[in-house]
Amino acid sequence: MFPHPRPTRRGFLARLAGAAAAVRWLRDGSGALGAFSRPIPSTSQLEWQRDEFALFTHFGMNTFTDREWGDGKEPPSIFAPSALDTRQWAKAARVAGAKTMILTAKHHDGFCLWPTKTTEHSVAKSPWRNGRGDVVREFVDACRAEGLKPGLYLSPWDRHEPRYGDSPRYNDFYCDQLTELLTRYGPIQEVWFDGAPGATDPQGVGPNGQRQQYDWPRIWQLVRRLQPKAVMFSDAGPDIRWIGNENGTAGDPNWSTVDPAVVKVPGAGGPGVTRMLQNGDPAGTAWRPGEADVSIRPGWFHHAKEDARVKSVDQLVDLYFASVGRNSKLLLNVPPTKEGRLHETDVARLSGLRDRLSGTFHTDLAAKRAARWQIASTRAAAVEIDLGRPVSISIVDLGEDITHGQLVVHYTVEGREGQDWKTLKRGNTVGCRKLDRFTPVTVSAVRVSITEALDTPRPLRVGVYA
Ligand code: FUL
Repeated sequence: MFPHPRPTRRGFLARLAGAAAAVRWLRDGSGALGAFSRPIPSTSQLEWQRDEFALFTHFGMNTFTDREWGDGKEPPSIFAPSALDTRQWAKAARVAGAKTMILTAKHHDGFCLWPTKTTEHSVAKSPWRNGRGDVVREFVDACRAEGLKPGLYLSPWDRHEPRYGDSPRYNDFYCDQLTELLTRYGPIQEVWFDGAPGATDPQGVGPNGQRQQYDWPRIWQLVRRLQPKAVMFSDAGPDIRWIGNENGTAGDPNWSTVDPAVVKVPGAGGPGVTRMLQNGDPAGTAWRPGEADVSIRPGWFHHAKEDARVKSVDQLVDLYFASVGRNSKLLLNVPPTKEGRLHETDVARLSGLRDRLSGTFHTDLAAKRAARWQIASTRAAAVEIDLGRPVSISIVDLGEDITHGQLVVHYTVEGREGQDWKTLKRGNTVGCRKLDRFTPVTVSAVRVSITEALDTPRPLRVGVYA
C-alpha cells in the first residue's frame, strides 16, 4: 500500500510476482513455489538491516520524574538537564558500532523535545537553555558529526494533548508534529511508531472518553512523501516490524516476510500476532524484517536506582546473537541521565560489547579457503570448506544474499573430526545473518548443507570462528 521507491522496475515486478507466488503457495499448500520471484527488500530496508545495530535513547519528562510512563500532567519547568551532551551519546554509539541512534522526540506524556508550534508542552516552556533549546536539533547534529544516521520516535499515544481521542483533530495534530520533525532536521533514517498502550487497552482513550482512531494510511503516506528514504517501524511496519517482545530476542525461525493481514495496525492484538512478529511467514507477501528492541537497564528511562543493574557485556553479546544472529536488527536502549549524559557504566558496557564482538569476529578461519557450492537439486545445495588444518571452532556465521529474498528453510552445519563428519547444528532459515554457537570442537573442514529451500538456493556467505 505504501511502496518504497523501488530501485528498479524489475524489483517492483519481482515483488508483485512474489506476492502472487505466495498466494498460490498458501492456496495449494504444497510449498512448491516454482520459479516465481518472492518479496525482496527495498534499498532502504537493505541498508537498514545491513547496519545490524542501532542505539535507542529514551530521554524526556520521565528522566526527571523517575517514572516509566508519565501522565501528561508534568510541568515543563521540571525539564532541566544540567549538562546535556548529545555528542557524548553519539560518540558512545559510534564506539559501540551502532550506525543509527533513535531519540524519543515525544513519549506518551506528550512533552516535545523540540520547540514545536503544535503545543505549548515543549522545551520552549522549560528553563533549559532559557526556553531556546532544541534537543532534537542537538541530537541530529551530534549524530551527523559522529557519522551516525538519526532516527526519531514520536509516540502516537499522547496523555497530555486534549485533542487525543477526538480522532480527526488529533490525527491532524499528530501529522503536524511529524511534518515538523521530518522537514526541519534533514534526512531521518527511521521513524518509530510505538504500539502502547495497545489497541484495546482502556488507557488509550482521550479526555472525551473516546478511543483514538489513528489514520495510519495518512500517517504512513505523509512520512513516505516527506522522507522517501526513511523506514517506518511499528508492529505493522509498513517497512520494519516489531519483533514481538521487548527482550531483544528474535524468533527462530525468523522470516523477513510477513502476512500483512495478520498485524494490520500498531498495538494490534489477537491470535497469531506475536507468532507473526516473532517468526514472520515464509509465504508472506510483504518484506518486513524484524527489529529487536531492548533496554540496557530494566527500564527504558534512566533511574539512578538501576545504576547497578546495567546488563553485562556477556548479556549484551547474548542479545546480539539472539537478534542480529537471527536475521533481525538490534535496537539497544541506553538512556541518558538527568544531567543529559549517558552513565559511565552504560558507556563502558557499550565499548565492552564492541571489543568483544571485534575480538570474536576478527579472524574468519574460512576466509580465502576456496570452496565451491554444489547445487544438489532445485531445492538443496552444499559447500565443503577445507580449513587447511585441525582448528578449534565455536561459531558459524551464515548469510543469504537477501537482495534476492530469503530462501533457506533448513540447513545443517557439519564439522570433520578426523575422517568423520559430526553435525554441529541443524538450523531453520538464514536471512541476512545467522549466527550459531556451539561448544568448541576441533575440525579440519566444515560442510554447510541447505537441505530445504523455497526456491533454487544461492550460495551462502560462510564465516567460521574460534
Ligand atoms: C513501549 C513503551 O510503552 C515504552 O515506554 C518504550 O517506549 C518502549 C520502547 O515501547 O511500548
